[in-house]
Amino acid sequence: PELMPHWLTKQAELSPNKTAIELPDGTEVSFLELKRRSQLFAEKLFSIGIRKGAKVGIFSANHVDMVIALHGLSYLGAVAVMLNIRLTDKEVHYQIRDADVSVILTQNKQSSFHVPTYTFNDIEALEGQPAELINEIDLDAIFTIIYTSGTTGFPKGVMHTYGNHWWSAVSSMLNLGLNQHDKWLVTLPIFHVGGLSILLKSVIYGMPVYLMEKYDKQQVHQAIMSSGVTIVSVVTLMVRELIDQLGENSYPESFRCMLLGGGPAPKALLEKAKEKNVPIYQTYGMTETSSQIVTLSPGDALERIGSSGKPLFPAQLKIDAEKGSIGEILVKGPMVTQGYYNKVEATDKALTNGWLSTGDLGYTDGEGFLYVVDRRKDLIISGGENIYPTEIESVLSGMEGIREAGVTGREDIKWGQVPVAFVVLDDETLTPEKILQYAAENLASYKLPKEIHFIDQLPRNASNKLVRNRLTSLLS
Ligand code: S0N
Ligand code: AMP
Ligand code: MG
Ligand code: MG
Ligand code: MG
Repeated sequence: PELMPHWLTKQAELSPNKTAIELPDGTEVSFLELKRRSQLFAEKLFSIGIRKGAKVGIFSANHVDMVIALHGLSYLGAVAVMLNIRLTDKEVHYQIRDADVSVILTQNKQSSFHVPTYTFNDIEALEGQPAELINEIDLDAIFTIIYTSGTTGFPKGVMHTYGNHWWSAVSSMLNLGLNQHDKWLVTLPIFHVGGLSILLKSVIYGMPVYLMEKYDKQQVHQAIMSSGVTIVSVVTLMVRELIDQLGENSYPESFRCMLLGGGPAPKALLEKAKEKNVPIYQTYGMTETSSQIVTLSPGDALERIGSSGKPLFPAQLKIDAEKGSIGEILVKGPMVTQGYYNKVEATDKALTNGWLSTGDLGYTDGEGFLYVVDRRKDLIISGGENIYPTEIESVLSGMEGIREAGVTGREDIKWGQVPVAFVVLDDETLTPEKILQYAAENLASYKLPKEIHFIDQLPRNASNKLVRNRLTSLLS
């Protein structure tokens, strides 16, 4: 196996007194303190039976305790399954079962999960038990699992090794560089890889993060204006709100990068950002690539508006089409997942000789810059959260009184896209309200259709398959 010193232990030796985490209330946690608290947490987790390879769910908003839990698990060689707190119980239960999660750690008391659940405070209150903590990281070992939706409507657990995260952090630095005074703002949720990756960069680079419990445009604006933040990762909706917030002002010179990922960005917005000297770097990546894999580098950002850039140093990109034409985007590199947890078939389908078939469509220009033109099949991205029409369709058609349902995305000023449903009724007395009430028990609220249209039949092709883009044309 390929081994290296545990990242946090190493950083605590190199820069013990440097700030690892800064909070809006002024609290700071040094790397040494973060290491101590994470190791203590590990010994407490050991006392409740967590061992190497155990799958432990983390269900939490961004919080220092969540970061400690994550590093604590790494000291035991346990796997952190990052759960999206916006999901309904039913959706979370699916992931817990699928990932063989044995214990869940949460921020607040939760009684609804079917496996033993402890708050971070419950664990803190335990007596630790001496455990042999990991001091060498095995780069091939799995560190995290994050679920991503798929065309089938059933989410799959993307496995990230320590090596995936290591190379993701190193590749990002080779692209963005690292300054002595860098401080990266975490406002994206840590349960997605975009947020998580910042915490791992923090321990690998020895860089402080400014940790926000949740996104708040005023708070983010303030942090950039006056808390010495130099980099922030955002999704499109945040860029729009932050530019509004900025008004006629400009950000400090030291603020050097607004890393924009997680979905498409309208060109008009990018141009507005350019006018206001907001240092946007578009990036392309996904859960399967452990965050960035293609990024527009500093020197090119202004001339290539709309491009997602070139593959990071250790990564490769190819388009499955004639040179210069649009085709499927394939990527390869040491940050690309080795596969989906317990899903051999899906893994084989996605990966061929290390090349990941992203399902997204794009082209490269004559100089190798990537332009993403369409996302993978039918995927709706709302405010950086992914929604597959099939997930909603299968819930709706499971409702008594609904014969069938078809879902498509509609453009939305705020969220980018939102889901809209077309429903064929058996029971004419059903109302949109009743349908939404039913849907809300099964689907996270960001997945709830923003409109429900009743129609006589769904558009289908000769082989009886739903034609979603004909639904889209019914919208206007
Ligand atoms: C945009 C966010 C912050 C909105 O959430 P907010 O304002 O906190 O909402 P709440 O106050 O909790 O709820 C209010 C109502 O709004 C609904 N709602 C919330 N979110 C959404 C949504 N996305 N779409 C539609 N509705 C939403 C709530 O349900 C609630 O409604 P009611 O009252 O009816 O219940 C939040 O959505 C957010 O944090 N979004 C970002 C998520 C994210 O991290 N996406 C990226 C995922 N992808 C990756 O991580 C890979 C790419 C990547 O790594 C990357 C991404 C970005 C930047 C850099 C990178 C990188 O490569 O490093
Ligand atoms: P997730 O795994 O949730 O981050 O979803 C990743 C998906 O977001 C990708 O497969 C793309 O469809 C979309 N996406 C990410 N980055 C970009 C980008 N720069 N431009 C357009 N779409 C993007
Ligand atoms: Mg809000
Ligand atoms: Mg996703
Ligand atoms: Mg039915």
